[in-house]
Amino acid sequence: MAGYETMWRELGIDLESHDRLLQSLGSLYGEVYLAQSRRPQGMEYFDFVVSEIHGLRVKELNDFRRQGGKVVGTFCIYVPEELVLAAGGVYVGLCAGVEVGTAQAEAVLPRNICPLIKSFMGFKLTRLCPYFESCDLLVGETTCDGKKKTFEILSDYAPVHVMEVPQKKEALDQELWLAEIKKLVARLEELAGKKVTYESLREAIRRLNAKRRALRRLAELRRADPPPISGLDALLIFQIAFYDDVERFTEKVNALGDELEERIRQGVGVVEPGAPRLLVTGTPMAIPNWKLPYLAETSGAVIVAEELCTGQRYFQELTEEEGGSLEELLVNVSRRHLAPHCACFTPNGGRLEDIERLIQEYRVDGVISYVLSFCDPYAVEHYQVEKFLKAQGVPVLKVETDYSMQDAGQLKTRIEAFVEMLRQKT
Ligand code: BJ8
Repeated sequence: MAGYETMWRELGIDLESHDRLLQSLGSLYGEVYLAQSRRPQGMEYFDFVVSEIHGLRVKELNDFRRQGGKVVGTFCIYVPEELVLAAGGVYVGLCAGVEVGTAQAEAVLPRNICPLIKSFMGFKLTRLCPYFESCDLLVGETTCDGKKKTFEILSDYAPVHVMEVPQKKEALDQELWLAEIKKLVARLEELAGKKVTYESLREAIRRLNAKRRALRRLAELRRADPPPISGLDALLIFQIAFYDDVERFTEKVNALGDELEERIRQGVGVVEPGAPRLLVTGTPMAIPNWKLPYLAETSGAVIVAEELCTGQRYFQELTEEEGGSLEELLVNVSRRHLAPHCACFTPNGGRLEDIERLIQEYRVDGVISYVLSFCDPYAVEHYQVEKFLKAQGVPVLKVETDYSMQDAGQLKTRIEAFVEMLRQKT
């Protein structure tokens, strides 16, 4: 990725460590992604995005900032992207899926905290993520305790605005959430020096719904047997959704959708028909956390759906576009952004309903319940997931892991045995 050194230096990136990071990412990508067979041609664009991961898009963000634009970093799908766009800004998802700056992160955080939190804190403290360094504001939320308290520390290093996400979805919680949405609007207006208007919010909703529709279409094409795209490639697209340019990304996903439709017509898939079909549910997989899908799909299974924030939770709901006033549109945004079923909520029966629906619609043979180490909400909620699936006779495998590859061999053995069991059942 030549030609970006000046930009990285201006952002305060440590070039030597950064080079090493990009090199290891490049070889991981080759091993996990480029080694796959029968990939759709439309994946070329997403390969290109990864090859430019800290290059072209970061340059675009900084060109935008030079013209007075503001970049806002987020960590959770409850933070409404619509509001950032409506204020004339650009958002980027900053959750990270690789072990970076662990020693620095552990100097300010407990060792036994979830790797996702440790990773974004490590990136900030080592200044190895040009996206982080390109943000004018970070918007955190009070979802899990680990994140909530980490944002207090993060505010020593960058401007942070924290949204209070309720823990229930009753009338009072909806009122609180609408008030939080309005507080964020005020903060974004102050940052951007621009008002969020009825027109700008309506346009932002329209743009994001177009992106969500493209992702939904892509996801639904995976109902085919054989599916026309691997779970690994689908996950990559969902990960890139958090930081790529909205219109370009939507166009590329739609073009890929056309290709996948054609593949289905011709019976072309990434596995043989009848290969065991998996649903993954649990904690999000931030880029470049590809460990579980890699292990599953090199064990003879194919992932056909993800009940994850890097999956269905991100795009299954659209925001209502109709509204007679700015207030009504803000209510629509607040409703849409209280709809996903994160384990931080109680009770969280909606998540089980989503899992059940996905199992039926995607003809799932078995479920992997994926929990990042030390993620209490998902680790504890696994009990409900397992009980529910067992009652329905759906096989489930719990995988609790972090970002290291130390347990890869052991996990592979467990996943292979699970896939073999599914194969014999079907
Ligand atoms: S809506 S899943 S993006 S909070 S993995 S940091 S929960 S200890 S990422 Fe999440 Fe929003 Fe929920 Fe989705 Fe905490 Fe668990 Fe870590 Fe997590």
